[in-house]
Amino acid sequence: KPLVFSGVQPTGNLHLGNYLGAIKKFVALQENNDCIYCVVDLHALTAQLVHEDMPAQIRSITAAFLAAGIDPSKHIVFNQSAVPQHAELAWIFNCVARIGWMERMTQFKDKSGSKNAEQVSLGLLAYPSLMAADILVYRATHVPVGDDQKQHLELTRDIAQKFNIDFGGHIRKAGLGVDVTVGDEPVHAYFPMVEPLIDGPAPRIMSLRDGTKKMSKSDPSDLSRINLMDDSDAMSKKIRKAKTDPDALPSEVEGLKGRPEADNLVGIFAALSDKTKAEVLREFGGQQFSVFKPALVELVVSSLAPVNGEMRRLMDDPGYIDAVLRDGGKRARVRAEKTMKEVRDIIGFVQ
Ligand code: AQP
Repeated sequence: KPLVFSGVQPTGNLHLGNYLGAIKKFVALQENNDCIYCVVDLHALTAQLVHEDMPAQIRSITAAFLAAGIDPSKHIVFNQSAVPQHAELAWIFNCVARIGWMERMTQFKDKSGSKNAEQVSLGLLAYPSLMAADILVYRATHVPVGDDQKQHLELTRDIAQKFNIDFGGHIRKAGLGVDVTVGDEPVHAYFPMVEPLIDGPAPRIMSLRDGTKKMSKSDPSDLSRINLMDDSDAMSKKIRKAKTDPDALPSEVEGLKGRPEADNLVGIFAALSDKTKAEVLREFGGQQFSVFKPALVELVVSSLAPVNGEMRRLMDDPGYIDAVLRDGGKRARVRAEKTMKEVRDIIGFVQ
């Protein structure tokens, strides 16, 4: 079975973007894949070092995974810091990757933005290297993420490729890896080339206040996002207040061009109802937002209310959540250590 890995940071409330870009896909992929889903707590330190509510945040992301329908007995659910092999491989990747590769990442540019180098953690720059380690320490091949993570996954491929080329002779000598061709060059590869799973009608959910900005936990306006923990009144209010233009919905997808807010709301409707945007427009084309928005409210509330309710129930039982994480951590460590033993051999560390 293909091996799927993905993670979510325990930094603030989960929103509809996290749900559609990541968690809903995680659930669907369980059927035909071997899945490892991680609460990436080490990543949470990159933008802000001290979190007063770190344990609650870790438990709440875990509760969201379980509430959405991830089965921790068939797959692995754990928190990153429980498997120190992630950080070990990340160090090696820090030495494989080049500083220039990291500095070109748009997430780094956005998050370091106006700050000077004295105010930005080295971890924020090295974030994609840890992300590559998260995935490759299991030699996972498929990674469901939102469109905002596409660039980081390209970097993961670059890191894997450079490791495979730099250590090609060592990989062969250790009796590991497989022969592949990269471009025209034959390479003896240890790490696979990961495939991002970004498809779907709404790979990047945009802010409800500005259709050109992604929906984000760190947007100061709570009206910009639907939180998984919002009650139905709050969800309804935010959708009713969502920015739109004055025109009716078009009947063809092409008509959404240049209308980012309309495009976003139609995309959300399509993703939540497992339809294409064309199918949604077949139903609502020619209608005003005064008709479409109430239908969207009903869909959002009926899709998220069960997850929301189950999350609240699970959050009342932290003992159960911690047991799931401990068990997942144990199983993840066994797999990660198998890779790290081989990686140490490839590099030539005496063990
Ligand atoms: N707007 C989005 N649309 C689609 N997918 C999204 N994801 C995040 N925002 C959107 C996906 O959610 C997964 C988990 O994200 P994360 O917790 O690792 O952190 P993030 O991407 O930094 O989340 P935010 O909300 O955008 O936080 P800030 O405000 O800190 O930047 C990932 O698969 C991501 O693609």
